[in-house]
Amino acid sequence: MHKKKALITGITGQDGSHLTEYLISLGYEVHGIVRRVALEQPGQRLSRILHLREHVHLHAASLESYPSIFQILSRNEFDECYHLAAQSFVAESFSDGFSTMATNVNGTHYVLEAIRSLQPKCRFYFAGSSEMFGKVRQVPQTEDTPFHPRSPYGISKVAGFHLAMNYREAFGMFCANGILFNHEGPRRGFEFVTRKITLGAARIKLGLDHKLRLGNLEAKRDWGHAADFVRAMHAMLQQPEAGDYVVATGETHTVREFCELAFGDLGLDYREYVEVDPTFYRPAEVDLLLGDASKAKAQLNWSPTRSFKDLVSEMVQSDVAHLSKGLGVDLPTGAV
Ligand code: NDP
Ligand code: GDR
Repeated sequence: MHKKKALITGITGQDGSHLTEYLISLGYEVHGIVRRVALEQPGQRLSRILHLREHVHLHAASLESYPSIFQILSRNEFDECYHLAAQSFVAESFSDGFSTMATNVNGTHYVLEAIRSLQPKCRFYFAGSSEMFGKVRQVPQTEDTPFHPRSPYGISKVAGFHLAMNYREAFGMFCANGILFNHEGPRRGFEFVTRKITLGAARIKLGLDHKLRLGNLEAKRDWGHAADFVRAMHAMLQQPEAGDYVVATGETHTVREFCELAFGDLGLDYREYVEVDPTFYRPAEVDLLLGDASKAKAQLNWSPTRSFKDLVSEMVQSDVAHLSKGLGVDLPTGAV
């Protein structure tokens, strides 16, 4: 039987690591694009995929360089390409919108163009985002909700979405767009609010900190688990025709509720520790995201398997366990 070959850009990120695990479990040969520096500092930069290192083929390339991407595709044939690499932190895109645009828009264009030139049959997944809805025109948001991005990041994702759609329409390529709502887990980057809260709560519980400074506590997000969401990416590329799909849990919660649950999981009252610091406010905020994943449910047979409460608890307990190990503290189960 033909062993399917997949190329993942952004393999070192949260989603890249979960997707790699999933595709390997399905019998794929998995290749990933990493920056050269990642190969030089595997301990830090490959930390999320170190346990999979023996099972993946890594290629050094940069999203800033078309020739580097072209070269990988000229040397290997792929059935599927999951384009996850991006400058993914919304706040950073306000500080340096130019590099966010270059990486996210040109990088996506380079990958699409290299596939068109060399392997037009390779199926392509674009990591679109609920940030494209921004100042939402409808609640809940579906595939038909108009986009109104509120940050350079959101704008870059709208451009990437339209690039993928245009390669589908103009060149007949199989390009699927995921419109994924926030998804988290213990491998989430430290700058994102969920991980900042779970790590902050864990540090306070262990006496390493006294306060946690956050921005807007009233923002509402539809938070799911990354391990659930990568299954939808794969399902999109197994369809008879390429399409665009909202992937979401259908529940929305405020940052404040996230804090309440995370600190509560450790027997703490977040009101005693969380301080609002306006330096974390965004110049333009996305106030409310809530996705309607009916199409993904019907066509991809996809639904989330983890509850919001379980997600928060898993992240908190994972951070406590990691910190305790580092401190040499051996906390018995249930002690936190
Ligand atoms: P991460 O920030 O965890 O990972 C981003 C990945 O992109 C990393 O592997 C990073 O590599 C790579 N990357 C960034 N810049 C470059 C570059 N210039 N050249 C090569 N590689 C680069 O993101 P997630 O895993 O959370 O998200 C995956 C994708 O899905 C992103 O496109 C994100 O915008 C999108 N998305 C995410 C959602 C979420 O809630 N997680 C929701 C909707 C969309 P390195 O390790 O070297 O920095
Ligand atoms: P988001 O995620 O912008 O939704 O993008 P993030 O966790 O950064 O922010 C979520 C909400 O929390 C508010 N917030 C804070 N955010 C951060 N980072 N730090 C704080 O201290 C803080 N305080 C309050 C924010 O204002 C915001 O409203 C994520 C990324 O993964 C994107 O790549 C992805 O496309 C979208 O999710 C869907």
